[in-house]
Amino acid sequence: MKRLSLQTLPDLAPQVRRPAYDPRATTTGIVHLGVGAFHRAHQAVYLDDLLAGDPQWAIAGASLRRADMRDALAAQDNLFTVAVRSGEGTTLRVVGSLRAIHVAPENPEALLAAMCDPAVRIVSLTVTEKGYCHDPATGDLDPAHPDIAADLTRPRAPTSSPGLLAEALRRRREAGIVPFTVMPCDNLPENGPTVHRIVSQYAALIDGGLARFVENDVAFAGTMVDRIVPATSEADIAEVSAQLGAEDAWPVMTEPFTQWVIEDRFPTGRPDFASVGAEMVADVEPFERMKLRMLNGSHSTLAYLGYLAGYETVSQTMADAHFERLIRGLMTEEVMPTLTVPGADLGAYRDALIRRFNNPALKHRTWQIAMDGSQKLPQRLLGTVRDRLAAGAPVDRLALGVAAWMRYVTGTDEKGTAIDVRDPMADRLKAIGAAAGRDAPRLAAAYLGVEEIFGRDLAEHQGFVRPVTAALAALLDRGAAATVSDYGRVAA
Ligand code: CS2
Repeated sequence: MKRLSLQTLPDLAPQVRRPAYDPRATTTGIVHLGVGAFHRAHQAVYLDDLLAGDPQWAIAGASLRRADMRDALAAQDNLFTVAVRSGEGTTLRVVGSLRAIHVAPENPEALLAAMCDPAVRIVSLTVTEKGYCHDPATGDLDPAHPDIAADLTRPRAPTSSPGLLAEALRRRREAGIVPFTVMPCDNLPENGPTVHRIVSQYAALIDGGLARFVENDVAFAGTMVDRIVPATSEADIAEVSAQLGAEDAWPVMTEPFTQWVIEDRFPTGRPDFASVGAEMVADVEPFERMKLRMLNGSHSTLAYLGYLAGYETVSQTMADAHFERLIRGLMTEEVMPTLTVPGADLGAYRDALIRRFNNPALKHRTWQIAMDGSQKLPQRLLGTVRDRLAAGAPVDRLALGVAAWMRYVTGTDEKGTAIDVRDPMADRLKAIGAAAGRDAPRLAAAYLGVEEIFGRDLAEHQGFVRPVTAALAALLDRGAAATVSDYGRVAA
């Protein structure tokens, strides 16, 4: 079978949508750090629509760790397929907005040169929560993070995202080139101000003048991004290639839904994002909070409980009526009362999320969402917990989600089999579990003592400690399936 490429575009199966422009005739206006599946199924698609009318906003991507994405896409002119899956079938679209991929550890100079191109007005990021090298509970840079410590020894050749942003901004300033706008697209709370603070704090460790410049003269545009994009499997690659009529080494799989809310702060220029469906707002925070608490909070709860109950995917978990009832109750009773979002119909938003989680064509593994919980819990569940506690309101279902995370990170499932826990704190979390044993009050107290996740307040608040301990006891004694059916009954 022929490989997907600019040359073979005309030979693809007729129903496949292709770029409505010549990718060779575009120029780069955006550098994107972290060209993973999410970026390719989200931002790159919006830009693919945009390039048809305005060719100056193609993307130069960068991988901050591995070369595998560059290697896979280089042989296909950086074209790739976005496969949209639902109960009605799969539709394919080839995207042409990604024009290059740099691999930071191989050649940081080439990436920095791209970031310093005067035509580049935006540097966007999807580097996952842990890619910002910060303390998840406080949102401040972690100066002891190994990547930050390494960059501080050679700040002119950095590899971390704060290090790359600061060095590129320093070089632009030195050369008299206007700064780019930084546009973080990760699921962090207040991602604009948070990343602004992290990069300023990093710069302050190098040079006070640079720190003041980052603080005062560089714009950070916060965003809320939403599209469910499970990791691509070998079976997906074979299926997409067959349907495409050409071999694509790394397509991305996603759902029909997509949303992008962007804070309109681009003093040095931006494309007309609104013309391709993004929502431009003055303040993105209420939208971010809604999405993190409703979607991602439910997702993490489903991931830990679903995994422990033996379900492989989110849609399998949701097919269990007790789980669906729990998640509906979580959103309605415990999350929605904490939200005020201008113009949003929260009930309709919740119902749409439940439909999306039920999409049977999307094989979104509970194990994948369970990754990096130490970086995710604060913004997904714990902010909601704090607001509820302050209002004197119960947090039982939120506490069950947190207890399921604790049960999961002990590293052994309900059958006694090891869990492959992926988390920057995995070793420490496992050791905490081993030391505390299966006594629920001890185990809960030990995990609640991890200050980088829970801060200091939650470990001392009986309104939280009590329901977490009760939920953990139920999970240890009766298992996840039985526990969820009990909580589901309460919700009904
Ligand atoms: C998921 C998200 O993996 C995860 O933690 O909760 O990637 C989720 O699918 C996206 O945020 C949806 O927009």
